[in-house]
Amino acid sequence: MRSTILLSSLAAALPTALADCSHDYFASILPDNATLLFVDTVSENGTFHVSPGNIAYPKSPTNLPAACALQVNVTSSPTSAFSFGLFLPDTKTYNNRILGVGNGGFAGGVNWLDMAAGLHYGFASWSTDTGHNSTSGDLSWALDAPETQADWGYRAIHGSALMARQVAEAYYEDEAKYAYFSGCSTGGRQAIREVQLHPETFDGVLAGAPAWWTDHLQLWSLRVGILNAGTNSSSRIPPALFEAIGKEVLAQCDWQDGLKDNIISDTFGCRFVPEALLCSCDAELKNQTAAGCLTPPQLETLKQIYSAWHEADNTFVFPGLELGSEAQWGFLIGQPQPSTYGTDYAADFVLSNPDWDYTTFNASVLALADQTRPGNASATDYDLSPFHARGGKLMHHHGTADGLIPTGSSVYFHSQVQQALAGKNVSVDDFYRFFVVPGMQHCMGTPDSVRAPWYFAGPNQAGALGNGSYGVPGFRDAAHDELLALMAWVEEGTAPETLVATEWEDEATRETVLRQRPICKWPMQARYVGEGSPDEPGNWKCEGIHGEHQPGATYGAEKVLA
Ligand SMILES: *[C@@H]1O[C@H](CO)[C@@H](O)[C@H](O)[C@H]1NC(C)=O
Ligand SMILES: *[C@@H]1O[C@H](CO)[C@@H](O)[C@H](O)[C@H]1NC(C)=O
Ligand SMILES: *[C@@H]1O[C@H](CO)[C@@H](O)[C@H](O)[C@H]1NC(C)=O
Ligand SMILES: *[C@@H]1O[C@H](CO)[C@@H](O)[C@H](O)[C@H]1NC(C)=O
Ligand SMILES: *[C@@H]1O[C@H](CO)[C@@H](O)[C@H](O)[C@H]1NC(C)=O
Ligand SMILES: *[C@@H]1O[C@H](CO)[C@@H](O)[C@H](O)[C@H]1NC(C)=O
Ligand SMILES: *[C@@H]1O[C@H](CO)[C@@H](O)[C@H](O)[C@H]1NC(C)=O
Ligand SMILES: *[C@@H]1O[C@H](CO)[C@@H](O)[C@H](O)[C@H]1NC(C)=O
Ligand SMILES: *[C@@H]1O[C@H](CO)[C@@H](O)[C@H](O)[C@H]1NC(C)=O
Ligand SMILES: *[C@@H]1O[C@H](CO)[C@@H](O)[C@H](O)[C@H]1NC(C)=O
Ligand SMILES: [Ca+2]
Repeated sequence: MRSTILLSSLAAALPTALADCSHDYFASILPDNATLLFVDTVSENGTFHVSPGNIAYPKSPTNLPAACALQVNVTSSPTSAFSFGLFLPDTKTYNNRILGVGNGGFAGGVNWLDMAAGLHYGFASWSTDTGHNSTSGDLSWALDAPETQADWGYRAIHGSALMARQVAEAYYEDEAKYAYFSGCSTGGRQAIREVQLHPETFDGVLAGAPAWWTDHLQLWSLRVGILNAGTNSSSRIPPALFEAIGKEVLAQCDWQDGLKDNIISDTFGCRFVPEALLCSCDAELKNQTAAGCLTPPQLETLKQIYSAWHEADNTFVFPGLELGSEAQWGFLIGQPQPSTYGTDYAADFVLSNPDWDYTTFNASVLALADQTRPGNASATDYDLSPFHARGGKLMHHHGTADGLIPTGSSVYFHSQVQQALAGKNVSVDDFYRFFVVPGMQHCMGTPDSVRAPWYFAGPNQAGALGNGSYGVPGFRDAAHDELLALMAWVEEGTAPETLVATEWEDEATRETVLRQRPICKWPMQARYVGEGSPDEPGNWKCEGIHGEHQPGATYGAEKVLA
């Protein structure tokens, strides 16, 4: 007898289902709009071999707990489908909770590596391919494909979250106690978008460096790319000079937070004088790379890069890149052409014109994107009170050295939520906390010259460490591990005031801790207490308030699109 997971009293109907990791079992419980792609078992300490066809996430996770692995294909419209992968831990290690993990950029593939980190905690862990097959920077799938755009925008996350939970509950014959989601970048957007559209789905979400304002973010990346494009323009800053710019920013901003330690604890409060970078004599101009200096037209470009984008009527469009993010500028502004994140977003999502010439970019493209909202992806519904009402918790973080998504965009989102909830008798602090991470790059990592503590088991982070690591090795507690902190908030009501971030001497072996430091709940910043080692978290307090040059800062006159 065929039964589906949508029938009630399913557990009773399938008494032999427990830990039945077989094709027949899963095929028998899926609803009509879903088909099973494969089932596999992973033995203890084993490897899950990712199919080479998964070009977005080809890396196979190793050192896994025993689990059942499967992938399900779901029809989402007459012309579209998405799939999701699911790791179901052994019944002995299952923690009765579900964890979804997010994607990056425009990647279309199941993110088995990040699912693996969740599996280690005992979660039934899932990830969706978001409805297409591509690497992160390939956006061609979106051309004239509104249904596939909608899968990417919100539908695949929602459908996968519901169906993965139903499959897990059937498999274990037990209701899951809690459902979580952890994502960074596009994954951070996925977290927030689901909270906005379907507040019931998740009890708690982690949103790292969210790419939440899709239309504005992608067109900003086009704009900033154009600012520094070409190979022969006198205003172009060659990538070889980014390091010198970063050094000057560090020299000026590091000590302004009260401690010279190579880490800018308050980039928003730094008074930066870019003119210090001007070449001072002919000899310097003859070899700018050696001198590490800029010409006046290059200085104007630099000011634009750090400045917020406003449009002609002075409406705010998007913040600029943050001081201290220079080491990660190569991707967006180091190439002769803007990245495909900008050019192909405009061409494939907004204009439906693959032959569009990006040098003709003007404000009408932004206006059209605002009007059509491709894929309904932009997470601009700032009233999160329904999520608050259902008891949901949101932890949001963003690194200040992020060279892909401006930190200021997260500050802006937080302030928009505060404004939307004003007068609604909802305290934002009760359910939504935002953490700025000094010196962390996009989702993870820190420049070699900075070595800021950045690791707290946030979304994507364990996968980056590799070797089957998960959580914070040596510090498996809610004070150091963001996912455990979220669980403590959701399940025990212990709200996270700070999170201790860790940096090891050698990230590959993680044997010796280099430094740990608290990261503080916005708008607080960590301040060194003045004695003891600055590498010990106990010698820091969350007591300063971040400065506020962002968003909306303007260095010099702004260029406005025609
Ligand atoms: C898996 O690895 C752990 C830690 O190295 C070890 O204790 C355990 O015996 C291993 N299990 C199997 C089945 O090899
Ligand atoms: C994704 O597309 C590539 C070609 O770009 C192909 O080699 C691969 O098999 C496809 N993967 C899936 C899962 O369809
Ligand atoms: C998933 O289902 C759709 C139909 O909704 C089908 O076109 C597609 O080929 C299926 N994908 C795979 C990998 O079987
Ligand atoms: C799949 O079908 C089930 C049962 O009809 C429905 O609840 C679910 O929303 C469908 N999923 C998608 C993505 O359409
Ligand atoms: C680059 O610009 C200079 C001065 O503006 C000009 O003389 C030269 O021909 C240009 N080179 C190319 C390849 O366009
Ligand atoms: C400029 O200086 C750099 C770094 O010192 C050196 O590698 C390069 O060869 C110099 N270029 C010229 C044209 O002298
Ligand atoms: C602005 O861009 C749009 C879309 O590419 C184009 O149709 C329009 O002609 C442009 N307007 C101007 C004034 O260049
Ligand atoms: C897009 O999202 C909004 C909420 O932001 C919702 O009201 C609307 O129905 C959605 N549109 C589609 C086509 O899903
Ligand atoms: C405001 O919320 C509190 C609980 O958070 C509740 O006790 C109080 O009745 C609410 N006031 C109004 C006017 O709704
Ligand atoms: C895995 O561990 C080995 C030995 O400790 C180390 O050399 C290697 O760099 C690690 N790999 C990653 C990706 O961390
Ligand atoms: Ca400092």
